[in-house]
Amino acid sequence: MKEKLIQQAIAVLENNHQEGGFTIPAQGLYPFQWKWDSGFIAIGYAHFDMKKAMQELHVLLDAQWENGFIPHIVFHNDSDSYFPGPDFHQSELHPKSSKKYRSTGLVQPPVLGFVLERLYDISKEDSEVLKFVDDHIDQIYENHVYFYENRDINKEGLVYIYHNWESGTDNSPMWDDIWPTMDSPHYEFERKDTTHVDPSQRPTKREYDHYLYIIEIAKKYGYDDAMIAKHSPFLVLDPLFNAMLLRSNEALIRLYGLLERGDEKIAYLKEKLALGIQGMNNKLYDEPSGAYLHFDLRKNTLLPYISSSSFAPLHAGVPSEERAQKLGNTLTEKFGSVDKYLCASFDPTHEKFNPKKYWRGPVWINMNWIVYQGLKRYGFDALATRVRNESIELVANHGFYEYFDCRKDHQEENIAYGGNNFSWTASLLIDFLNED
Ligand code: 9WN
Repeated sequence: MKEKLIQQAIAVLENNHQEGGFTIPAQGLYPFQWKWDSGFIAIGYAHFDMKKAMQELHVLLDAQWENGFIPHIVFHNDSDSYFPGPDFHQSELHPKSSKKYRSTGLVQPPVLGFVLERLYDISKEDSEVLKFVDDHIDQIYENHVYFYENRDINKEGLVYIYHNWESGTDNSPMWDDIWPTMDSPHYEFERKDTTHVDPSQRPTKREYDHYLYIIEIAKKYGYDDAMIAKHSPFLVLDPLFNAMLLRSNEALIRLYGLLERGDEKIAYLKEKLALGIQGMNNKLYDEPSGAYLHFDLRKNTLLPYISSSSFAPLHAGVPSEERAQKLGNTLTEKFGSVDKYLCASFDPTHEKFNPKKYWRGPVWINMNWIVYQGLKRYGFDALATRVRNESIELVANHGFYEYFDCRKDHQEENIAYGGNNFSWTASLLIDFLNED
C-alpha cells in the first residue's frame, strides 16, 4: 500500500508542477504559487526529486521584494480562475515590491527556514544541497529581519498579521469577533472559488467583503507597514505564525553554523528566538485553556478559541515540559476522543465547530504535520504516531483532498472536501510515509 500511495502522491505533484518551475496547490481552485504551500511541497519533492525541491524554493525566493518581504501569492500567469487576482491586489503600490513578478501585498506563515533545513536533512547532508542552502539562506534571513523590523511593534519578539489570509487559516471562527468591528462595505464581485468547490465548504460572501476591505485599506496606504499597523482593523499575534518564525529561526541558526559563517546573523536570530519564546509564553499562553491562543492587538486581549494553531508552538520548542504536557492533555481531551480523527482545525467541543467548512473544523494535513513534529519533539510518541497514522488513513481512504471531516462515525461516503489532488496533502503524505 505504501508504494502505491507514494506513486499516487508523486503523480499529484507532477500534474500540478508548472513550466515556470513552481507547483500550484490545486488545478483551477489555486492556479498560482502560494508561499507556505511551496514550502511544504518542496519537502515532498525532496524525497524523490531534489532538483525540483530546490527549484520550487528558488522560484518563490525570486519574487522576494527589496525589503525582504516574501509574498503570499506569486502571480506567475494570467489565469482568471481565481479571485482576487493581481489587478485587485496591486502589489506595485509598494515602492519596494518585485519588479519582476506581480504578487499580493500579504504574507503567509514563515516556514522556509525549517523547510531549507529539512531539504538538507532529507538529502543526507549532500554537498549540492548545502551549496543551495548557502546560496539562498540569506534571503530567508532577510525575510525574518523584515518581520522583526516592521511587524514587531511592541519589540517583544512577536510579529503581527494584518489579514486572515496571512494566517493561512482563512475563515477560522477566531476572526468572527473582529468582523463586526470593521463596518465593511458590501462589494460586488465574482467569486471563483465557489465554481470549483461546493459553497457550503467555503467562506461566505460577507466574509469575503471583510477580506477585501482590509486589503483596500492596505492599498490606500501603498502597503506601507507602519501605516497598516496604525490603521488596519485586523491586527493579530498568531501562535501558528509566530511558532513557524521561531522554528525557522532555529533552523537558520543551525544552518549558518554548518556553513561556518554569519556569526552576527546567528547572534541576531538567537536573540529573537529567546525573546519570541518568552513573548509567546507571556502573552499567548492561556492557563485555563491549556493552550496558546491568538492575541487581538486592537482590543488588547486574547481571542478565546482553541484551534490546531494552538499546538504549533510545540514544533518550535516554545512550551516548558509542564506546559507541553498540558497542551498534550488539551489535544487529547478536546480534539482526540475515540470517534474523531486528529486533528480538527477548530475545537470540536465548541458551538462554532463545523466539520465540513474549511478552517472551521476539518482536518488539514499540513497542520497535522506541524502538530506531529511538535509532539515528537517533546517525546509524546504515541500521540504523534496517532496523528501520523490518521493522516495516512484519511488520505488512503478518501483521496488527496484539501481537508477532511474529523468524525469517524460520520456515515456519508464523502468526507473529503475542498480541492482534490491537492499538492501539500500529497507532498506531506510522502514525508509521513518516509518516516518508517
Ligand atoms: C487564500 C493555497 C491556499 C492556502 C491557504 C488556504 C487557501 C486561499 C484561498 O488556499 O487560501 O490564500 O483563496 O482560499 O486557506 O492556507 O495556502 O492552498
